[in-house]
Amino acid sequence: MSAASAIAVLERNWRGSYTVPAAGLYPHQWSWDSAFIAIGLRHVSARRAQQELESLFAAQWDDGRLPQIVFTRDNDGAYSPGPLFWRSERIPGHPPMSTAGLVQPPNHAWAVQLVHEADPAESARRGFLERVYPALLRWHDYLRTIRGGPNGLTFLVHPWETGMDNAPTWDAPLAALPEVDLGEIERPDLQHADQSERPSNAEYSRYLYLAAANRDEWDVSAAPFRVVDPLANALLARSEEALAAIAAEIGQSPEPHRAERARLTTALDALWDAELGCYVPWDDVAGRPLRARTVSGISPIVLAGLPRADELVATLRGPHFALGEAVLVPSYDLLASDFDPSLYWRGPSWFNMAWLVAEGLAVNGADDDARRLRADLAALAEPSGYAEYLDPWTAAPHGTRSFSWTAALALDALSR
Ligand code: 2M8
Repeated sequence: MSAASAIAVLERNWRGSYTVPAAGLYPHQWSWDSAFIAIGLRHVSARRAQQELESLFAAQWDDGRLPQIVFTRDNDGAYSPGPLFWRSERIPGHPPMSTAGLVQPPNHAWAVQLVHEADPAESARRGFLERVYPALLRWHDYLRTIRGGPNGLTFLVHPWETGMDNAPTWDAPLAALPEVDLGEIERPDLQHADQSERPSNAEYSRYLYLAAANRDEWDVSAAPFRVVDPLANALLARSEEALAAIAAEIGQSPEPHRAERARLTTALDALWDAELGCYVPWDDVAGRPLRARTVSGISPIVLAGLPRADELVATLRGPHFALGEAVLVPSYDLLASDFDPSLYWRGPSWFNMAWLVAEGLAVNGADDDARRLRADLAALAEPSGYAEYLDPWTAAPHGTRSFSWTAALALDALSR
């Protein structure tokens, strides 16, 4: 792979202070995409990577929330639901720009740490860490308090918040919602991707119902969909580790962050499923675990020294994820009866998940696996046209092309 073609994708999707995930399908700024994108951009320009993150932090709500989407002005019809649906300007505590009211997984402090480390001199010159540390503190406080759920873990109120929108684990909590018939649903996404690769209309009507519920009523503790997801909590713990490093750099105490990282790591154990050999989400409305093997359940491997790391590596190498045989890391159990190799988060391999798993393998002593996975990630991105996701058996590209985090993380893998 040549770095030049990945950089060209990031150039094309750059909008002056942030990067859109894909020009057609996702024409605004997305929260966790920006953090992944910054991790790649730091190899192109540390300054630009800082800007990518800071433009997201500028859209922080008064309650500390970093929004799922920051809307590009005058672009309403391009993506649904857009700024007219969210009408954030009418909601108390809104930021100066128009945003969605939901959140996404908290990989931001981790990205800040990596961006800083790419060019500490430039970071110091701009006072980058000093400026963003307070925003990160408020973000984590929001997740700890307003989103504080069972076992002291953070909970999410919409499949969009999990980042893995139509993962099979969300089928049951979505099916338990009241019947909603919203009539004709706007689907601008289908102009850019085939219906067979996107969530169904039935799923979309539930997504919109839940989005409206969480827009107008801000008591998230009573939200009709409440899940505790391994991925969000693993990233929160990893980001606390990053906050410890950031705090130490700027003369603050790293101790509270170390303690929080340890607390979350222990708390995650409540989600462990010994029979499946991975973590599973908790449905806090039904009061039961959502038992299936997804890559979210593998993601706590990003925590160095995780007591379950060896068990996760064994699950990865086993038939359900086939590490080393399958393409990258499938998003869902290869042996599940409803595994689908081309449908979004119901089977395909995603580059961001491969990146996370490679990080985890590297910090938990599986260096050879990590090296191989990073090499595959870098090798597969360019020939796929920087696809959104790949068939885990054939590597056939699916979803949109020229997808920013694919280009950014391939660039990062290449530079390791
Ligand atoms: C996908 O989610 C958005 C909603 O947030 C969508 O389907 O329209 C997911 O893959 C999510 O993880 C990602 O952040 C977003 C933008 O790339 O697209």
